[in-house]
Amino acid sequence: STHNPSLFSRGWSRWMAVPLWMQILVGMALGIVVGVGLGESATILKPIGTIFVNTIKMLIVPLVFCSLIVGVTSMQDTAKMGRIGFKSFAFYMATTSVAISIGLIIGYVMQPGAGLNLESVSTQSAVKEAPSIMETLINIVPTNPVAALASGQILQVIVFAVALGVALVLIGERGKPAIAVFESLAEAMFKLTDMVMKLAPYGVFGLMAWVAGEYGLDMLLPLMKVIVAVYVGCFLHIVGFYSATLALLGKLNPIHFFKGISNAIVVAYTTSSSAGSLPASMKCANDLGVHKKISSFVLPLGTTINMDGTALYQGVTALFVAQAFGVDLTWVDYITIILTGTLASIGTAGVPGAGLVMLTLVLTTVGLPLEGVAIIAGIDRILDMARTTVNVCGDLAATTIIARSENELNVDQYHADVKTKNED
Ligand code: DAS
Repeated sequence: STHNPSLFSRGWSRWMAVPLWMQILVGMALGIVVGVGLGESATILKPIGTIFVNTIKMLIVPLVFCSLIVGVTSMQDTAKMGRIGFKSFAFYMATTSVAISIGLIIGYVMQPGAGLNLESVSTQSAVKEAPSIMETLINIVPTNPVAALASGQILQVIVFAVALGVALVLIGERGKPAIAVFESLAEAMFKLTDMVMKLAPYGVFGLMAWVAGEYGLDMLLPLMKVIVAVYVGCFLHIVGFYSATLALLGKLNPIHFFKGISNAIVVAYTTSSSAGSLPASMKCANDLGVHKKISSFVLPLGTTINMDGTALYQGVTALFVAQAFGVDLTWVDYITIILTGTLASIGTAGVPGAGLVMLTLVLTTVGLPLEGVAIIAGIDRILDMARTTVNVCGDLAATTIIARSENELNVDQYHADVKTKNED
């Protein structure tokens, strides 16, 4: 019996020597096996995942707030700041419209809704109202910054942090003590992110067990085609489009990029929340050699407005609904889908299921039956996992390319062996 503790502790120290990304993959694989085995009762494992999700959510507001202030105050040059803001926005919009076009092409070629022959009873269904674009724009300035922080309104937090950072620089010497405080807090938040990421393998295990248990095979089969279509689109966008932009615009080897962001990918896939993945993304960008003054601004902005995966998903699912209900679309409808899909994705919050709400906006604009939303809803979590992964990869690709173009990417570090970086 004296053997047991030492056996356990030897096993544990072996496990701890495994690189984090591999631990996360093991957690994911075990979660799927256990979830499929337990079926519906795998829900009892969900709390493990929920605790992990709560822990990463805990980081978001202080991390974004402090690191953005530090980012702004370290950026002495205001012209540069404006340029980075403009580049981010342009890059985000451009990649989003490419994403939705890929979604439309995939939906057209693969015909995921063909043969379902559904009939629309009414076009009215009880779906939540999607917030309008105008509303999103107006609400960008917080009336009460503390309320914005307390309720986690990331866009408002960004606006206030940038403004406060600029003011701290403008008051010169007298701004230094406050800047030092934020620098120290930002540093601590990065450390805390590190610590929380060590919990990822267990949280991921709980989340995967729950998802795999909840959606058994029987539920998935009839809608398998739309699932496959969304996954194929997401895969092409990540591996094809982002690799090409990294190589062509950034003159960077994409393989290092994907190795470096693997932790963020797994967190995005399993939590279905790009806001929740922000701490992991920040850390990955940092490990890749992106200077914090770029990542602290471009990443939180991307998390809120850049949703390539969501746009792609809207393209595929809009066509799916049209095919399933036998509605013929004109080329004007396609262009409308691209425009509303791009705008809708800006208004999508980086939380699980938000894209489904915005899908109503796209369907309504082109006059497609809203029952389509109800059909998609049954399998939305599975689709959400894939689109969130694209959303997060898109933010990181943009951040890396913009950093490169601003000479704020440590190219040696980017090309260094990622494995040693993960092992700390
Ligand atoms: N799951 C969301 C995200 O965090 C967006 C969506 O639902 O489409 O990226």
